[in-house]
Amino acid sequence: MTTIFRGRRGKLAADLEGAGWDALVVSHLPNVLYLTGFSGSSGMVVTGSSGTTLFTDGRYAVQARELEGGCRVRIVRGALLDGVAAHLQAIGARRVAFEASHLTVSQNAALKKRTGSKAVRKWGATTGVVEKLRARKDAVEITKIRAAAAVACKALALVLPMVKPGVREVEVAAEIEYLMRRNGAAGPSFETIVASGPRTALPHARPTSRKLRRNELVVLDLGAILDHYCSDLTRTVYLGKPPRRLAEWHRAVGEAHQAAVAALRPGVTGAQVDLAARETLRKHRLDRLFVHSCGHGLGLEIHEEPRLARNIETPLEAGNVVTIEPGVYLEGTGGIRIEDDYLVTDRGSERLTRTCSDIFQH
Ligand SMILES: [Mn+2]
Repeated sequence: MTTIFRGRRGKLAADLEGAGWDALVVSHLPNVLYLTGFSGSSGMVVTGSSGTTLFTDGRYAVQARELEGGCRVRIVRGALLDGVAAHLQAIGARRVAFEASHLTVSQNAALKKRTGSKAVRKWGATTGVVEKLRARKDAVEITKIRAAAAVACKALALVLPMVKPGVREVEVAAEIEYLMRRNGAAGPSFETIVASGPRTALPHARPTSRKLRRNELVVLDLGAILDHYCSDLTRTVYLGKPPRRLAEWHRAVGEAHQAAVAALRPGVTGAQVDLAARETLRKHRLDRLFVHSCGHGLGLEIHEEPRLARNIETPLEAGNVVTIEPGVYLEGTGGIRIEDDYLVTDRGSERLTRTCSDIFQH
């Protein structure tokens, strides 16, 4: 494992050197985990030309000592930023970058003040430096996401018999989360969505005490965290025989999903994949009801790089893991979404939520 973390830090060090930084202060915990293997809730990392040091507090002394990440560990009494500032002075870093999206304004001010202007000459507000590396998953990460996907698929298959009229949305959501944990998940990768009837028109509905009813839609959107890696999966079912209009919507969303998958390969941009889904829905005159983007990367976080959305012009690479999740939503009628997770391969893509069959009439 040590080799993996060293490899990641080696790549990052090369990127930092290329950009003219002596060190990067990493405060975003998923990035700390990615670079060191440390999964505690209090941690910061300074990494760069003088190696890598993890800063944490006394609660994590034992856990940090057992790290396989092969980096130095400092147990800090008081604010981690004090330890970071003292370290930056000690290693003589002159040009120091920080994570602008993850350091608060007050943390940033404290870091600069405590480090002092004599030590550091230039501070750099960077974004996405570690996230860019995280977008390309290695074999170990892919294995973990596969396992997280399998647990989500299993929970969905097991919960379906209880998705029946009379059961409350919250009961179904609780059962899904219980089933995921029983099958090895550390927890859900986001708050499980179970929405029924008109509530399906809300793409991010929270489960309520509403009872499922016959002849209504139900959207189930769930994901598991396993070994720190996330999965994300959505199925929409109709309790009864779907009216023709909704059956057509479901077919159109399925077609849009397949069109996006067909477009998914290295070199293609997130915008192009998004457009493939959007154009398909346009043929069915449903593109106006597709109110969100086509998908997102997932890994240590449920939403990460790369995004599959309009205006995303970065080309995809083999090793990216993304969701494809087109949907249509109409207030008063309802919503339909079909979501699976995919690995971008050298030639195209591979579905990771592979044991989940698509179902509609239920
Ligand atoms: Mn998603």
